[in-house]
Amino acid sequence: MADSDHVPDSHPRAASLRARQRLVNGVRAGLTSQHGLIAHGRGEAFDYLLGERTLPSAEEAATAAAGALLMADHPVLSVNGNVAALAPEATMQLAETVDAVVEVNLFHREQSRVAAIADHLREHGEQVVLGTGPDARLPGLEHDRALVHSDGIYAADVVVVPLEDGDRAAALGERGITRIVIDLNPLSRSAQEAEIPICDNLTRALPQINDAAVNFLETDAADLQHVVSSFDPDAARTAAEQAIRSGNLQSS
Ligand code: PTJ
Repeated sequence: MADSDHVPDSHPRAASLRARQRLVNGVRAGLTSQHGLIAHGRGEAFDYLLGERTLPSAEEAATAAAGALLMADHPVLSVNGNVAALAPEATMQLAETVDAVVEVNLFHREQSRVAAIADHLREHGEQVVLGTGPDARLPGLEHDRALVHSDGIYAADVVVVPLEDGDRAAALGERGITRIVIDLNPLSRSAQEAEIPICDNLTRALPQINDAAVNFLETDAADLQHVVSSFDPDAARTAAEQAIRSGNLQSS
């Protein structure tokens, strides 16, 4: 970070400014797409309306996500340029806890960016990181998010997809994959598609899923199944939408 990029602790928006700086640094380091800055701005607006806090419904979603990941045969965490800049540690920590494969999957795909993200993630953890040599395609998609690894997303039964495109979320659903979507906008097509929508900032949601998974490590399969099947995705989406629309930030 350049000296001019320093954010003083006393600034009332210090956390938000630091997140922006991580993304700007991500662009400079060849991890994040310039389009990612715009996408982040959209997310910031929703987060502001949510009071920049995790709703109880998002906490329930993160708990259900932890259960689904622990029960999965082949869980995969999909990573793009924003996730790599904002939460590489949390991504690799979650992958380790639930024993998931990590796969770099980009909308604005450039081989150099995929490789930079994969290297960056490997600096933060030991789990397998795929993405540089996709050998399969998700049917029905004409853009590069279709490019996947046959031993990664293509073979997955549960996928975590932060900042996803709605049509790929649909394509994953057609393969019978359980989709855990992290998106601050409950109305986004991917949040609408998800079996487990987490309407929260990915910087809060990923550690929260991890904490829930750590708590579940000794829990038996029947109890995990109960946690997952009692989660109501429509109720979670509605709670987030109502919180945003009402502006009654502390009561929802
Ligand atoms: O790295 P690439 O090439 O794969 O590109 C990634 C971006 C993010 C550019 C691409 O996926 C994209 O264009 O995303 P969208 O369609 O703009 O969607 C962004 C969604 O993520 C919006 O619904 C935002 O509200 C939401 N969002 C943005 N930042 C966050 C977020 N949700 C959770 N946490 C965030 N930090």
